[in-house]
Amino acid sequence: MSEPNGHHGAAPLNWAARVRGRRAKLFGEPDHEARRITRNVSMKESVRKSALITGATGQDGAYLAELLLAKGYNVHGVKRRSSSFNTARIEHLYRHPHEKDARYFLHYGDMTDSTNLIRIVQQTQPDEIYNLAAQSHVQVSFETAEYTANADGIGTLRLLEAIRLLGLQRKTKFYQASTSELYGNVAETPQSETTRFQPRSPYAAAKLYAYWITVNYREAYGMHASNGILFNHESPLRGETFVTRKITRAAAAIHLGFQDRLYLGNLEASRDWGHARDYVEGMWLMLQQPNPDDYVLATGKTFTVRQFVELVFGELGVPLAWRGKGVSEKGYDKRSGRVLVEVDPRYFRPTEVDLLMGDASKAKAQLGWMPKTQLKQLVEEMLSEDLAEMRRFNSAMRNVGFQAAE
Ligand code: NDP
Ligand code: GDR
Repeated sequence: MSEPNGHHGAAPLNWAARVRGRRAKLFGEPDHEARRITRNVSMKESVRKSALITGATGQDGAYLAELLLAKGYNVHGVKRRSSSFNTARIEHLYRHPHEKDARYFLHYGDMTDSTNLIRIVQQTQPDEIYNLAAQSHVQVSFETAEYTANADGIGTLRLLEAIRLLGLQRKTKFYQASTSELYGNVAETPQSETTRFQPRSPYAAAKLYAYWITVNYREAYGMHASNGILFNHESPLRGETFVTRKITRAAAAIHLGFQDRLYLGNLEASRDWGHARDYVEGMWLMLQQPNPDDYVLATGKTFTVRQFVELVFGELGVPLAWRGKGVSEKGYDKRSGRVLVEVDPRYFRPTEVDLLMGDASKAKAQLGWMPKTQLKQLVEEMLSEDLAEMRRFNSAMRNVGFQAAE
C-alpha cells in the first residue's frame, strides 16, 4: 500500500503542515527537522538497515519510527485497515513512495492473519522487527478476551514463525513488547526480570504466552529475540482512554469550560509512569546487543492515580480536596467547593493490578539505558498539548459561528 490514509497523494497542505509542525514540536524538534530526517541522511543505501514495526499507528510505533528514521533506517510499518483515518500519529513521517528518498513505507496487515504477516516479512526482509501491535487496553481485554489472546498471544507466534519459515532467523532480530502487567498480583516490589509472573487479566495472560514463545524461539532456533518488559509509558500521543491521557484531557477541558467533571475508577492503583520517547530508545538498544535477552524498562518510582490527578489539576493552579469514601468519594476544587472528580464503578476492573514499580538496573548496567523524563515534566507536556489542541478546536468552532467558552 502507499498512502497512509488510503487516499491518493498527500493530505491537504494546510492540514499536513499543521500536523507536521505539531508532531515536530511533540518530538522536540524544529518544524523543518522531520522533513530533513527523511531526505538528507548520509548513510549509503547499501548499508541502510531496515526495520519492520507492527502497531506502527500506535503511541510507541510513532515514537519508534521517528527514532529509527533519525538513525537512518528504512522503516516499514504495519497498519490495520480502518474505515476512518488511523494514521494521525505518523502523518508527519510519511512521504509518498514516489517521492525521492522516501524511507517510511506502510503495509496493510493484521496480527490475526498469518499469510499477510508472512508476505510482509518476505517482501521487506527486515534486519529488525519490533512487535508492538496489540489490543493493548487491559479493561477492554476482559470484554474481548479471545480476540486479545489471538492478536497479542498467537499474533506473536505468527510473526516468529514467519521469520523461521522464511529462513531469516540469522538475519532478523526480534523485539517483543512485553509488559509489567505480567507481574499482576505482584510477588515482590520492586519488580525485576527475576520477579515471578502472576497475570491478572486476559491481556496479561495473552502477553505471558507472547513472552514465553519469544524466549522459546530464541532458545530453540537461536534467534536474536528479546522481551522488553516495559512499565507504563505515556506521552501526548497516548491513547485517550488510558488513565493518564484521560485525566490530562479532562482537566484541560474542565479548565476551558468544555467539560463539567471527570469520572474515574480505582484511585488507589499505583503505577510506574515514564515517557514513551525514552522507552523506544531502550527497545532499539536491546536489538543492538550482541546477544538477545529480556530487560525491564521503568523509572523506579510509583504514584497512585489519585496523585496523578492532583498533579495535573495542580499544574492548572487548582488545589484538590477529597471527601467521601469508596464510590462516594469526590474530588473538590478546594477554593470554590466545586466537584471536579467522581468515582464511577464502571471503570473498576474484575481483577486489578494494585501496585507496579520497576527495577531497571539490568537495563542501566547492560544497555546504558536510563529514563530521562520526570513525571512532572511528562504531566506538563501532556497537559500543554491537550490545552493547545482544545484551544485550536475552540477557535475553529468560533470561526464557524459556535459560541464556545474559554
Ligand atoms: P497502542 O494501543 O497505542 O497501539 C497499539 C497498536 O497496535 C496500534 O497501532 C493498533 O492499531 C495496533 N493493533 C491492534 N490490534 C492489532 C491487530 N490485530 N493487528 C495489527 N495491529 C494491531 O499501544 P502502545 O503504543 O502504547 O503500546 C505498544 C505495545 O507495547 C503494545 O503491544 C502494548 O501492549 C505494549 N506495552 C505498552 C505499554 C505502555 O505503557 N504504553 C507498556 C508495556 C507494554 P490501531 O491504531 O489501528 O488501533
Ligand atoms: P494499564 O493502564 O491498565 O496500567 O495498562 P491504564 O492507564 O488503563 O490504567 C492504569 C490504572 O488506572 C486505573 N484507573 C483507570 N484506568 C482507565 N483506563 N480509566 C479510568 O477511568 C481509570 N480509573 C482508574 C486502572 O484501574 C489501572 O489500575 C497500560 C497499557 O498501556 C498496557 O498495554 C500496558 O501493558 C501497561 O500499561 C503496562
